[in-house]
Amino acid sequence: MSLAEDLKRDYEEKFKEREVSVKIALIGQPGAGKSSLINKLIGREIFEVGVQTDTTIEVQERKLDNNLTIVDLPGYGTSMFPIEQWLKKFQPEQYDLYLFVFDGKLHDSDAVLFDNLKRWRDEREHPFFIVRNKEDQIWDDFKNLEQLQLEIAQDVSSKMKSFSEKIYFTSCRKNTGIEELKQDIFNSDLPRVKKSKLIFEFKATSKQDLDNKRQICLDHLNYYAYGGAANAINPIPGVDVAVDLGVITDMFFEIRKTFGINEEVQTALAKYEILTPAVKTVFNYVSKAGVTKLIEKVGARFVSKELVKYVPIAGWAISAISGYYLIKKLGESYIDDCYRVAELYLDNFVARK
Ligand SMILES: Nc1nc2c(ncn2[C@@H]2O[C@H](COP(=O)(O)OP(=O)(O)O)[C@@H](O)[C@H]2O)c(=O)[nH]1
Ligand SMILES: [Mg+2]
Repeated sequence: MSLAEDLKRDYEEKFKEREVSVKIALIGQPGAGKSSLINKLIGREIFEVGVQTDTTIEVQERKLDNNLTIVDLPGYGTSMFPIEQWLKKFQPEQYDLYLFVFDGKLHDSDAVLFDNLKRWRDEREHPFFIVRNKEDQIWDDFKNLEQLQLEIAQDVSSKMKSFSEKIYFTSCRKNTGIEELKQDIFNSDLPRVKKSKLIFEFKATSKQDLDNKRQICLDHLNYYAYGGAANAINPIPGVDVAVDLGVITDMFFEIRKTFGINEEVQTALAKYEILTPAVKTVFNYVSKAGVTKLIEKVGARFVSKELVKYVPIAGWAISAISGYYLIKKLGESYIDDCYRVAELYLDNFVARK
């Protein structure tokens, strides 16, 4: 197969991947901290906290960018929704990943849910996470935290009819246990494409997160390079290259978004502009005009006729081949710059919080 066909196939594959949706289901009694927890994981307000959901009888959905949907399911084990009815009505087996959040004693209906969670995991490879939230409130005059946690674990085990399930103890108030939960979600059996959508959306709180984000950006470069070159409508004066500038600004936008670089970050980092050139670069190239300037500046360096001679792509005009490599190079260097900016923000504004 020719290089052009390989590139096209990869482009089409990525195109399809972008359409894939992933749905996270929040399950648990009202007040357990489902909204608080998902807000912490994603790093911004997805659901309002402290909203009485006792009366909620419908699912609440938030569709985020990148086809990630968070679904808040009504509680079960009520007169309105006995567990069996709840299972029938909401068909939770459809969701890709479950966060079961509780903050007190478990009930018999939880045992029925656990049976189903295990089944969906075994049969459908939909992972679940058992989260005991409000760890900051686990307290007893005569027992230490370890003993109390053990008792909670035993309660879960007896409902699960197994001793092997891990329980995540979190406190949204004290910000504990959330990082570990997040990393385990990233390491779960969720398919790669679906996982990458979570990595995209969840706010980076560690270098590991930034590395993961870098990887998903790199994975998508060919999508943009191919799309922008095959659709080469903007010849750049002075450089033998034609690209679709809109594709490049979209690519830059998506890279910034993946790294969580927004106006808030820009304001916070304003004073670092002189020290770290990446800060300036990242925010300079947000418009088509900015990108044109960038290409004029670096285009000749990236795209030499020599390169084109050695890697010919059959059926492509020279300017399109040049465009392909140019977009790829621009993407790589923009990813590096965004990584640096996100790292700077992480070290100075996130890690210290
Ligand atoms: N002490 C404590 N309170 C929490 C914690 N997480 C949430 N809350 C509080 O519990 C209440 C219900 O939280 P919310 O996230 O709305 O629960 P939901 O109904 O399950 O979505 C709110 O007042 C939160 O501030 C926690 O880890 N510790
Ligand atoms: Mg809620």
